Amino acid sequence: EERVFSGIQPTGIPHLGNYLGALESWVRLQGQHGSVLYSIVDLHSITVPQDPARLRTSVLDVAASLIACGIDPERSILFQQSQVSEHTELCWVLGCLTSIPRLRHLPQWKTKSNRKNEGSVGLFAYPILQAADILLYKSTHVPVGEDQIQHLELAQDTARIFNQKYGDCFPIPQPLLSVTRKVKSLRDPTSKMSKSDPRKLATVNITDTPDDIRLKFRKAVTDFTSEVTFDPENRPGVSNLVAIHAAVTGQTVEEVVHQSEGLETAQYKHVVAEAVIQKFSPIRAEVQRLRADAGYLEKVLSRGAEKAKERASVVYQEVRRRIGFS
Ligand code: AQP
Repeated sequence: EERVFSGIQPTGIPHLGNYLGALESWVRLQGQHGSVLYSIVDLHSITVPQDPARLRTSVLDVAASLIACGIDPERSILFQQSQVSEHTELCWVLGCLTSIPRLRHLPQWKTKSNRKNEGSVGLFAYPILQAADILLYKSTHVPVGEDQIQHLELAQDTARIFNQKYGDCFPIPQPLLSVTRKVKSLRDPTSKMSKSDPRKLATVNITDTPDDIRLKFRKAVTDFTSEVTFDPENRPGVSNLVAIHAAVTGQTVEEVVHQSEGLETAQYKHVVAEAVIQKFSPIRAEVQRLRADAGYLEKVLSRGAEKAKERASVVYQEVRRRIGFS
Protein backbone atom coordinates (compact mmCIF):
# COMPACT_ATOMS: atom_id res chain seq x y z
CA GLU A 1 0.00 0.00 0.00
CA GLU A 2 1.23 3.49 -0.84
CA ARG A 3 1.52 6.00 1.97
CA VAL A 4 2.26 9.69 1.42
CA PHE A 5 3.65 12.07 4.03
CA SER A 6 4.50 15.76 3.77
CA GLY A 7 4.75 18.76 6.07
CA ILE A 8 4.51 22.53 6.16
CA GLN A 9 5.81 24.83 8.87
CA PRO A 10 3.40 27.06 10.81
CA THR A 11 5.41 30.19 10.13
CA GLY A 12 2.51 32.26 8.77
CA ILE A 13 -0.02 32.15 5.96
CA PRO A 14 1.28 30.08 3.02
CA HIS A 15 2.50 32.01 -0.02
CA LEU A 16 2.35 31.58 -3.76
CA GLY A 17 5.52 29.44 -3.64
CA ASN A 18 4.13 27.09 -1.00
CA TYR A 19 0.94 26.79 -3.04
CA LEU A 20 2.48 26.16 -6.46
CA GLY A 21 5.47 24.18 -5.18
CA ALA A 22 3.63 21.99 -2.68
CA LEU A 23 -0.02 22.48 -1.76
CA GLU A 24 -1.41 22.16 -5.26
CA SER A 25 0.13 18.73 -5.66
CA TRP A 26 -0.82 17.75 -2.09
CA VAL A 27 -4.45 18.30 -3.09
CA ARG A 28 -4.02 16.17 -6.22
CA LEU A 29 -2.41 13.29 -4.30
CA GLN A 30 -5.53 12.78 -2.21
CA GLY A 31 -7.39 9.80 -3.56
CA GLN A 32 -4.43 8.65 -5.70
CA HIS A 33 -2.68 6.89 -2.84
CA GLY A 34 -3.70 4.52 -0.08
CA SER A 35 -3.21 7.02 2.69
CA VAL A 36 -2.13 10.61 2.77
CA LEU A 37 -0.83 12.47 5.83
CA TYR A 38 -0.15 16.20 5.96
CA SER A 39 1.43 17.65 9.04
CA ILE A 40 1.73 21.19 10.33
CA VAL A 41 5.26 20.79 11.59
CA ASP A 42 5.47 23.05 14.62
CA LEU A 43 8.40 21.10 16.08
CA HIS A 44 10.39 22.05 12.99
CA SER A 45 9.39 25.70 13.20
CA ILE A 46 10.94 26.21 16.65
CA THR A 47 14.40 25.37 15.30
CA VAL A 48 14.54 29.13 14.79
CA PRO A 49 13.00 31.57 17.31
CA GLN A 50 9.18 31.84 17.27
CA ASP A 51 6.85 34.06 19.23
CA PRO A 52 4.41 31.80 21.19
CA ALA A 53 1.27 33.82 20.42
CA ARG A 54 2.13 34.02 16.73
CA LEU A 55 2.95 30.33 16.59
CA ARG A 56 -0.45 29.49 18.10
CA THR A 57 -2.24 31.62 15.49
CA SER A 58 -0.08 30.31 12.67
CA VAL A 59 -1.00 26.69 13.33
CA LEU A 60 -4.68 27.54 12.87
CA ASP A 61 -3.97 29.84 9.92
CA VAL A 62 -2.08 27.09 8.13
CA ALA A 63 -4.82 24.58 8.91
CA ALA A 64 -7.41 27.00 7.49
CA SER A 65 -5.22 27.60 4.44
CA LEU A 66 -4.70 23.92 3.70
CA ILE A 67 -8.41 23.19 3.94
CA ALA A 68 -9.23 26.24 1.81
CA CYS A 69 -6.76 25.06 -0.84
CA GLY A 70 -8.53 21.72 -1.03
CA ILE A 71 -7.01 19.43 1.59
CA ASP A 72 -10.02 17.45 2.73
CA PRO A 73 -9.71 16.25 6.35
CA GLU A 74 -11.95 13.32 5.47
CA ARG A 75 -9.63 12.11 2.71
CA SER A 76 -6.27 12.95 4.27
CA ILE A 77 -4.99 12.99 7.80
CA LEU A 78 -4.31 16.63 8.66
CA PHE A 79 -2.60 17.10 12.01
CA GLN A 80 -0.26 19.14 14.17
CA GLN A 81 3.11 17.42 14.58
CA SER A 82 3.62 18.16 18.30
CA GLN A 83 0.30 16.48 19.14
CA VAL A 84 1.80 13.12 18.19
CA SER A 85 4.66 12.59 20.64
CA GLU A 86 6.08 9.64 18.71
CA HIS A 87 7.68 12.12 16.26
CA THR A 88 10.14 13.25 18.94
CA GLU A 89 10.57 9.76 20.34
CA LEU A 90 11.50 8.24 16.98
CA CYS A 91 13.68 11.29 16.27
CA TRP A 92 15.81 10.40 19.28
CA VAL A 93 16.19 6.79 18.18
CA LEU A 94 17.16 7.79 14.64
CA GLY A 95 19.51 10.48 15.95
CA CYS A 96 21.46 7.75 17.67
CA LEU A 97 22.00 6.12 14.27
CA THR A 98 23.16 9.32 12.53
CA SER A 99 26.69 10.68 12.55
CA ILE A 100 27.47 14.36 13.02
CA PRO A 101 29.48 14.71 9.77
CA ARG A 102 26.49 13.32 7.85
CA LEU A 103 24.40 16.33 8.98
CA ARG A 104 26.96 19.08 8.62
CA HIS A 105 26.55 19.66 4.89
CA LEU A 106 22.78 19.57 4.64
CA PRO A 107 21.10 22.68 3.19
CA GLN A 108 18.84 23.73 6.07
CA TRP A 109 21.80 23.97 8.44
CA LYS A 110 23.93 25.80 5.91
CA THR A 111 21.28 28.42 5.09
CA LYS A 112 19.63 28.99 8.47
CA SER A 113 22.52 28.80 10.92
CA ASN A 114 24.61 31.94 10.88
CA ARG A 115 27.95 32.26 9.20
CA LYS A 116 29.82 30.86 12.18
CA ASN A 117 27.39 27.92 12.29
CA GLU A 118 26.10 28.94 15.68
CA GLY A 119 22.64 27.47 15.21
CA SER A 120 20.86 25.36 17.83
CA VAL A 121 21.16 21.60 18.24
CA GLY A 122 17.53 21.46 17.08
CA LEU A 123 18.34 23.21 13.81
CA PHE A 124 21.27 20.87 13.29
CA ALA A 125 19.08 17.82 13.96
CA TYR A 126 16.19 19.10 11.81
CA PRO A 127 16.75 16.49 9.06
CA ILE A 128 16.61 13.67 11.62
CA LEU A 129 13.23 14.89 12.80
CA GLN A 130 12.19 15.02 9.16
CA ALA A 131 13.32 11.41 8.72
CA ALA A 132 11.31 10.48 11.82
CA ASP A 133 8.21 12.25 10.44
CA ILE A 134 8.41 10.18 7.28
CA LEU A 135 9.40 6.80 8.72
CA LEU A 136 6.92 6.97 11.62
CA TYR A 137 4.14 6.17 9.15
CA LYS A 138 6.24 3.79 7.05
CA SER A 139 5.70 6.32 4.25
CA THR A 140 6.50 5.19 0.73
CA HIS A 141 6.22 8.55 -1.06
CA VAL A 142 7.18 12.06 -0.05
CA PRO A 143 6.26 15.09 -2.19
CA VAL A 144 9.30 17.40 -2.00
CA GLY A 145 10.93 20.31 -3.73
CA GLU A 146 14.38 19.91 -5.21
CA ASP A 147 15.92 21.70 -2.23
CA GLN A 148 14.68 18.91 0.02
CA ILE A 149 16.22 16.00 -1.88
CA GLN A 150 19.29 15.79 0.34
CA HIS A 151 17.07 15.63 3.41
CA LEU A 152 15.05 12.84 1.87
CA GLU A 153 18.28 10.98 1.08
CA LEU A 154 19.13 11.16 4.77
CA ALA A 155 15.73 9.64 5.57
CA GLN A 156 16.45 6.85 3.05
CA ASP A 157 19.91 6.21 4.52
CA THR A 158 18.52 6.19 8.04
CA ALA A 159 15.84 3.67 7.06
CA ARG A 160 18.54 1.44 5.53
CA ILE A 161 20.76 1.70 8.60
CA PHE A 162 17.86 0.87 10.92
CA ASN A 163 16.74 -2.07 8.77
CA GLN A 164 20.25 -3.45 8.60
CA LYS A 165 20.77 -3.23 12.33
CA TYR A 166 17.36 -4.26 13.60
CA GLY A 167 15.71 -6.15 10.74
CA ASP A 168 13.39 -5.07 7.96
CA CYS A 169 11.08 -2.41 9.33
CA PHE A 170 10.90 0.67 7.12
CA PRO A 171 10.21 0.94 3.37
CA ILE A 172 12.71 3.22 1.61
CA PRO A 173 10.70 6.40 0.96
CA GLN A 174 10.70 7.72 -2.61
CA PRO A 175 10.50 11.41 -3.60
CA LEU A 176 7.59 12.74 -5.63
CA LEU A 177 9.44 15.68 -7.14
CA SER A 178 7.42 18.79 -7.82
CA VAL A 179 7.83 19.84 -11.45
CA THR A 180 7.25 23.54 -10.89
CA ARG A 181 10.42 25.51 -10.47
CA LYS A 182 10.90 27.52 -7.28
CA VAL A 183 8.82 30.65 -7.15
CA LYS A 184 11.19 33.57 -6.64
CA SER A 185 10.92 36.61 -4.41
CA LEU A 186 9.31 39.60 -6.13
CA ARG A 187 12.00 41.85 -4.63
CA ASP A 188 14.96 39.67 -5.53
CA PRO A 189 14.33 37.14 -8.30
CA THR A 190 17.55 35.28 -7.51
CA SER A 191 16.28 34.13 -4.10
CA LYS A 192 13.19 32.01 -3.41
CA MET A 193 9.91 33.44 -2.22
CA SER A 194 9.78 32.83 1.53
CA LYS A 195 7.40 33.29 4.46
CA SER A 196 10.13 34.70 6.63
CA ASP A 197 11.35 37.28 4.10
CA PRO A 198 11.19 40.59 6.00
CA ARG A 199 10.76 42.66 2.82
CA LYS A 200 7.12 43.73 2.63
CA LEU A 201 6.58 43.40 -1.10
CA ALA A 202 8.63 40.24 -1.69
CA THR A 203 6.07 37.57 -0.85
CA VAL A 204 2.51 37.11 -2.11
CA ASN A 205 0.38 35.32 0.45
CA ILE A 206 -2.61 33.29 -0.66
CA THR A 207 -4.82 35.61 1.42
CA ASP A 208 -3.51 38.94 0.10
CA THR A 209 -6.18 41.40 -1.00
CA PRO A 210 -6.46 42.24 -4.71
CA ASP A 211 -4.92 45.65 -3.98
CA ASP A 212 -1.94 44.10 -2.17
CA ILE A 213 -1.41 41.71 -5.05
CA ARG A 214 -1.57 44.52 -7.65
CA LEU A 215 0.91 46.59 -5.65
CA LYS A 216 3.36 43.74 -5.17
CA PHE A 217 3.39 42.83 -8.85
CA ARG A 218 3.56 46.47 -9.94
CA LYS A 219 6.70 46.86 -7.82
CA ALA A 220 8.19 43.48 -8.80
CA VAL A 221 11.87 43.76 -9.66
CA THR A 222 12.52 43.09 -13.36
CA ASP A 223 15.16 44.49 -15.70
CA PHE A 224 15.57 47.26 -18.26
CA THR A 225 14.28 45.31 -21.24
CA SER A 226 10.57 45.94 -21.68
CA GLU A 227 9.52 42.72 -23.34
CA VAL A 228 8.08 39.41 -22.15
CA THR A 229 10.47 36.49 -22.63
CA PHE A 230 11.30 33.37 -20.65
CA ASP A 231 15.00 33.23 -19.86
CA PRO A 232 15.54 32.42 -16.17
CA GLU A 233 19.35 32.69 -16.46
CA ASN A 234 19.56 36.16 -17.93
CA ARG A 235 16.15 37.59 -17.07
CA PRO A 236 15.16 36.04 -13.72
CA GLY A 237 12.61 38.75 -12.82
CA VAL A 238 10.39 38.58 -15.91
CA SER A 239 10.84 34.81 -16.12
CA ASN A 240 9.54 34.46 -12.57
CA LEU A 241 6.42 36.41 -13.60
CA VAL A 242 5.97 34.20 -16.66
CA ALA A 243 6.34 31.05 -14.54
CA ILE A 244 3.79 32.31 -12.01
CA HIS A 245 1.42 33.35 -14.79
CA ALA A 246 1.65 29.93 -16.45
CA ALA A 247 1.19 28.08 -13.17
CA VAL A 248 -1.87 29.99 -11.97
CA THR A 249 -3.63 29.78 -15.34
CA GLY A 250 -2.67 26.17 -16.02
CA GLN A 251 -0.94 27.05 -19.28
CA THR A 252 2.55 26.30 -20.53
CA VAL A 253 5.30 28.90 -20.41
CA GLU A 254 5.32 28.99 -24.24
CA GLU A 255 1.60 29.71 -24.41
CA VAL A 256 1.91 32.51 -21.90
CA VAL A 257 4.89 34.10 -23.67
CA HIS A 258 3.12 33.85 -27.03
CA GLN A 259 -0.05 35.48 -25.64
CA SER A 260 1.91 38.30 -24.11
CA GLU A 261 3.83 39.26 -27.24
CA GLY A 262 3.96 43.01 -27.69
CA LEU A 263 3.17 43.84 -24.05
CA GLU A 264 5.45 46.17 -22.14
CA THR A 265 6.70 44.74 -18.84
CA ALA A 266 4.56 47.22 -16.88
CA GLN A 267 1.42 46.10 -18.70
CA TYR A 268 2.43 42.49 -18.29
CA LYS A 269 2.79 42.84 -14.51
CA HIS A 270 -0.81 43.98 -14.46
CA VAL A 271 -1.92 40.91 -16.45
CA VAL A 272 -0.09 38.55 -14.09
CA ALA A 273 -1.51 40.28 -11.00
CA GLU A 274 -5.06 39.87 -12.32
CA ALA A 275 -4.46 36.18 -13.05
CA VAL A 276 -3.16 35.67 -9.50
CA ILE A 277 -6.13 37.57 -8.04
CA GLN A 278 -8.53 35.42 -9.99
CA LYS A 279 -6.87 32.22 -8.82
CA PHE A 280 -6.74 33.13 -5.13
CA SER A 281 -9.97 35.08 -4.57
CA PRO A 282 -12.07 32.01 -3.74
CA ILE A 283 -9.29 30.56 -1.57
CA ARG A 284 -8.94 33.85 0.30
CA ALA A 285 -12.68 33.99 1.03
CA GLU A 286 -12.60 30.42 2.29
CA VAL A 287 -9.57 31.03 4.54
CA GLN A 288 -11.37 34.02 6.07
CA ARG A 289 -14.49 31.96 6.70
CA LEU A 290 -12.49 29.15 8.33
CA ARG A 291 -10.27 31.44 10.40
CA ALA A 292 -13.37 32.80 12.09
CA ASP A 293 -14.17 29.29 13.32
CA ALA A 294 -11.22 28.30 15.52
CA GLY A 295 -13.39 25.67 17.24
CA TYR A 296 -13.86 23.83 13.96
CA LEU A 297 -10.16 24.01 13.08
CA GLU A 298 -9.14 22.73 16.51
CA LYS A 299 -11.57 19.85 16.13
CA VAL A 300 -10.16 18.94 12.72
CA LEU A 301 -6.63 18.98 14.14
CA SER A 302 -7.40 16.91 17.21
CA ARG A 303 -9.29 14.36 15.11
CA GLY A 304 -6.33 14.29 12.71
CA ALA A 305 -3.88 13.83 15.59
CA GLU A 306 -5.94 10.89 16.89
CA LYS A 307 -5.82 9.19 13.50
CA ALA A 308 -2.10 9.90 13.06
CA LYS A 309 -1.34 8.67 16.56
CA GLU A 310 -3.19 5.42 15.95
CA ARG A 311 -0.77 4.64 13.11
CA ALA A 312 2.32 6.16 14.71
CA SER A 313 1.98 4.20 17.93
CA VAL A 314 1.83 0.87 16.09
CA VAL A 315 5.05 1.64 14.21
CA TYR A 316 6.79 3.05 17.25
CA GLN A 317 5.87 -0.03 19.30
CA GLU A 318 7.53 -2.13 16.61
CA VAL A 319 10.62 0.11 16.80
CA ARG A 320 10.73 -0.26 20.59
CA ARG A 321 10.48 -4.00 20.29
CA ARG A 322 13.22 -4.19 17.68
CA ILE A 323 15.69 -2.08 19.60
CA GLY A 324 15.09 -3.92 22.84
CA PHE A 325 13.07 -1.39 24.84
CA SER A 326 10.27 -3.78 25.68
N1 AQP B 1 9.44 29.74 -3.21
C1 AQP B 1 8.99 28.50 -3.24
N2 AQP B 1 8.68 27.92 -4.44
C2 AQP B 1 8.21 26.65 -4.50
N3 AQP B 1 7.99 25.89 -3.42
C3 AQP B 1 8.28 26.40 -2.20
N4 AQP B 1 8.17 25.90 -0.94
C4 AQP B 1 8.59 26.85 -0.07
N5 AQP B 1 8.97 27.96 -0.71
C5 AQP B 1 8.79 27.73 -2.05
C6 AQP B 1 7.67 24.56 -0.60
O1 AQP B 1 6.60 24.69 0.33
C7 AQP B 1 6.56 23.56 1.19
C8 AQP B 1 6.39 23.98 2.63
O2 AQP B 1 7.47 24.77 3.02
P1 AQP B 1 7.92 24.98 4.51
O3 AQP B 1 6.78 25.41 5.33
O4 AQP B 1 8.66 23.80 4.99
O5 AQP B 1 8.87 26.20 4.42
P2 AQP B 1 10.21 26.47 3.65
O6 AQP B 1 10.49 25.50 2.58
O7 AQP B 1 11.26 26.67 4.67
O8 AQP B 1 9.89 27.84 2.95
P3 AQP B 1 9.06 29.08 3.42
O9 AQP B 1 7.64 28.89 3.09
O10 AQP B 1 9.67 30.24 2.82
O11 AQP B 1 9.15 29.14 5.00
P4 AQP B 1 10.18 29.75 6.03
O12 AQP B 1 10.34 31.19 5.68
O13 AQP B 1 9.46 29.53 7.30
O14 AQP B 1 11.44 28.97 5.90
C9 AQP B 1 7.85 22.79 0.94
O15 AQP B 1 7.54 21.63 0.17
C10 AQP B 1 8.71 23.73 0.16
O16 AQP B 1 9.58 23.06 -0.74
